[in-house]
Amino acid sequence: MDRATAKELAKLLISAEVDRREVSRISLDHPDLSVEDGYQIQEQLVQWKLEAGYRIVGPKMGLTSQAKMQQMNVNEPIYGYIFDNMVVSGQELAFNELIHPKVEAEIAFVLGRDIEGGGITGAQVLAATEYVLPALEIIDSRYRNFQFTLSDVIADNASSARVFFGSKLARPDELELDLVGVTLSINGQIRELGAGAAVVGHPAHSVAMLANMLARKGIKLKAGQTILTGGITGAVMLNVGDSVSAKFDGLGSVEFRVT
Ligand code: 0L1
Ligand code: MG
Repeated sequence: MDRATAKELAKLLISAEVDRREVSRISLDHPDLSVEDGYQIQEQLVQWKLEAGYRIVGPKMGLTSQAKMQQMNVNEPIYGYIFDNMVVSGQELAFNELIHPKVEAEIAFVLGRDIEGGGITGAQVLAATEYVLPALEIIDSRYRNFQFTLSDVIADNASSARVFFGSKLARPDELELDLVGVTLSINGQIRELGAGAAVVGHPAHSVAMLANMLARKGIKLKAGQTILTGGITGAVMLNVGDSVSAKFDGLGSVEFRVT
């Protein structure tokens, strides 16, 4: 795909996000849209946001569960970027800023040192991690009815929209991160549950995969970045008035209300 087309498609997705309206998936008009094209559009979208003054908090991994990968018929997760304006402080999610948000529970890693190069392992990630913390990611596909191909969702910055971080930080060696159990409740009812192992076997493995995917593009993970590792639970559709609460074994809870 040429740069001008990628830029134009990135603009379409940005205006959908800004105007809070669904758009048709790109692959309907571009049936040959490849994964590479998707990342090219994503790069243009990221560039636009950087030029608009937003700051990258960190990259995120998506489609990290076997269930989601099978559903999309892929064997590798995807990545996108969380920007500073996506991080919600306080405990309210403004529904009218979004299109059709869903919530999923994740573990985030904050790096103490850069991670660079290919062949990175989970053990190397754990050694480079300052601390981990619980998170609730809000995904909000800009595509009509959350309908997309793999390349479409990559272009759409992996549906990134908002994130709530918990306040409990832990050193990565204080917990068996693959065994951390999580429940996700809406209005007091458990809707989803899982353990850290749902994320490609271990959340640190997800960060290692991310480091290796980025290394292929000459990009490194940087000290201070906060990385979302992927959904431990399935994603649940949100409605105005919902009270959302996720409990993480050993990592406390994260809560918010949809207003
Ligand atoms: O964070 C994620 O796992 C989102 C990946 C994109 C798929 C989706 O929007 O459901
Ligand atoms: Mg996610």
